[in-house]
Amino acid sequence: MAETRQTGLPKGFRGAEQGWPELHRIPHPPRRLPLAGDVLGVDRRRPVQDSMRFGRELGPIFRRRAFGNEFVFLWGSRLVADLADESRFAKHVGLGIANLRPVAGDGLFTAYNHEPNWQLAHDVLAPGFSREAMEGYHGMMLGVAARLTGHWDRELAAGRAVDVPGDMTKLTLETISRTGFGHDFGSFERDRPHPFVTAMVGTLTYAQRLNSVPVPLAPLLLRGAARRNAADIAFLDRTVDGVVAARRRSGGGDGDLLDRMLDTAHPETGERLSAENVRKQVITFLVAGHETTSGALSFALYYLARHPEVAAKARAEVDRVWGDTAEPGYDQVARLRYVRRVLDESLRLWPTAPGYAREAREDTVLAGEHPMRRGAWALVLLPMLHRDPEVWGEDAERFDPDRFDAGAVRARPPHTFKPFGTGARACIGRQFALHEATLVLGLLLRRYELRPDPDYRLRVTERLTLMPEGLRLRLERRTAPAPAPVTVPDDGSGSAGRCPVHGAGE
Ligand code: MNH
Repeated sequence: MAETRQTGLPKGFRGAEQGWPELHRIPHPPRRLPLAGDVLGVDRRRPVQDSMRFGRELGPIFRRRAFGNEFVFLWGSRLVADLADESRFAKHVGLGIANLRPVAGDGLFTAYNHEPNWQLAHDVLAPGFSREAMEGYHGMMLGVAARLTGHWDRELAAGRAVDVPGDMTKLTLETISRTGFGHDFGSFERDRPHPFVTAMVGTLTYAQRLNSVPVPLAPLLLRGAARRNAADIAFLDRTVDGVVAARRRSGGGDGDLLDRMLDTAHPETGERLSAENVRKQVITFLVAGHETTSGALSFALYYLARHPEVAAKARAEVDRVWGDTAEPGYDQVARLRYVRRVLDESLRLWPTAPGYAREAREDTVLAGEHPMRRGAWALVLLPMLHRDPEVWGEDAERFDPDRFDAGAVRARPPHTFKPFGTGARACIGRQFALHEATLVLGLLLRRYELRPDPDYRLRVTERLTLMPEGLRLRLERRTAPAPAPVTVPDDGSGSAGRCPVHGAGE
C-alpha cells in the first residue's frame, strides 16, 4: 500500500464506519461538532486518557468522530474475548500504527497481514526469543543493569533524586541494542538522551498527532512538523545503516538478532530478508524493544515507591530467592514470582502499549450483537479492559499485585489481561521484556529503598505509548544485609513452551 509523500498517511486511510451496518446502536459522546466531531473538552496530547473518559461515560463499546472519520473503541471483556478469535479476526494496521509505516515500513510490527515479509521475518526471528537465546542475553542484561546501578549510586552519593523514565529508557535502549545488535549507544555516559531516542520520540509523537488533524489539511497544518519528522526518520535510517555496516565489516556477531536478519535463510523456503527490510526490522526492534519496557519499569517503580508494604514483600522475596549471590543466574529471575506480579499489576493499570486494533476477516457478528462487514475494525482500549468491573471488581483502580497470584489468574476468564496483544501478531518480545524487567526490579529492590516525592501526582504522558511524566525518586542504600540463600525447588515454570513466542498461556 502506497503512502502519501507529505504526511506519511497511508492512502485510503479511513475511519471504521463503513464496516458497521448498525453503527447507530453504538453510543457516542453527546456534544458533536458538525465538522470536527467529538473534540469538545478533548486533550489532543492525551488521546488514550480521553478515550478512557469517554469509555467510562459511554460503556464497553463506543465511537468517536474526528474530522469526518468515525472510530469504534471497545473494552468490555466479552467483546475483547470475541475479538481474540483468530478464525474471524486479525490484527488491523490502522490509526497510530499505520502512521508509523514511513518509519518502520514492512517491519514485523507495522507489516500488513498480507505482506509476505511478515511470515518470513517472524519465522527467521522467532528463534531469537527462544529460551536458549534468552539465556544468552542474560549476562548482557546484567551488564547493562550494572551501568544503571553505577549511575544511581553516583546520584545517591550526590544527594540527587533519580529521573526514573529517563534512566529506564537508557537501560532498555542499551539492553536491546547490545543483546540484539551488539551496539553500544553509550546512554549512561551522556547527560542528555541519545539523539536516536530524541528522533524516535519525535516520530512517535508525530504519528500520534497525525490522528488529531483533519486528513486533507494535514499537509498544511503539519508542514513544519512533517519536515522535522522526515529528518527524524532519516536520522534513524542513518543510525541503523551504521550499525549494519559495522556488523558487515566485522564479519558477524555471536548469532544475535542482527546476525539472524543478515544471514539466516528461512528454514523451509530458503528466502532471506532484503537489505531494505533489515533496515526496517532493526528500527522496529530498537523502538518496540525499549520504549514500552521502559514505561513498564517506570510505572512499576512508581507503584513500589507508593506502596512500601508491597516493596517490602517483593524485597523479602528477592532476598529469599537470590540470597547474596552477586549476580543472579538466568533461572533465578523467573522465580521472583511476587516481583513479576508487581510488574503484571503495573501493566494492568498502565499497559504501556495501550491498545491494538482488530479487523473482521469475513462478515461476522461481534459477540452476537454487533454486525461487522469484512474489513471492519475496532480499537481495543487496554487500560479500560484492565479496569472492567465485571472482571476486576469495583476496586479495579486499586493497585494490588495479589490479583496475579496463580489462583486468582486461573479464576479469571481468558483474554482479560492483554498487555502484549493477541494471536499471531502478539508481541514477539514478551519473554524478553518480562525477563529484563523482572531482573532489573529485583536488582533495584535488593540495592535501594525507594522514597517517593510526597507532592508527586501521577501524570501519564502519551506518544502512542504511555509513560509516567516527570517521575523522580530519592534512593537510600539498604542497610540490612541480605540473609543466606535458601534453595527453592524448581517447578519448571521458568522454561518456555515449544513455540518460543506463543508458547506461554495468555
Ligand atoms: Mn512488543 C507487538 C506490547 C516489549 C517487539 N508488543 C506488540 C503488541 C503489543 C506489544 C500490544 C501487539 C500490537 C498490535 O497488535 O498491533 N511489547 C509490548 C509491551 C512490551 C513489549 C507492553 C513491554 C512491556 N516488544 C517488546 C520487546 C520487543 C518487542 C522487548 C523486542 C525485543 N512487539 C515487538 C514486535 C511486535 C510487537 C516486533 C510485532 C510482532 C508481530 O506483529 O509479529
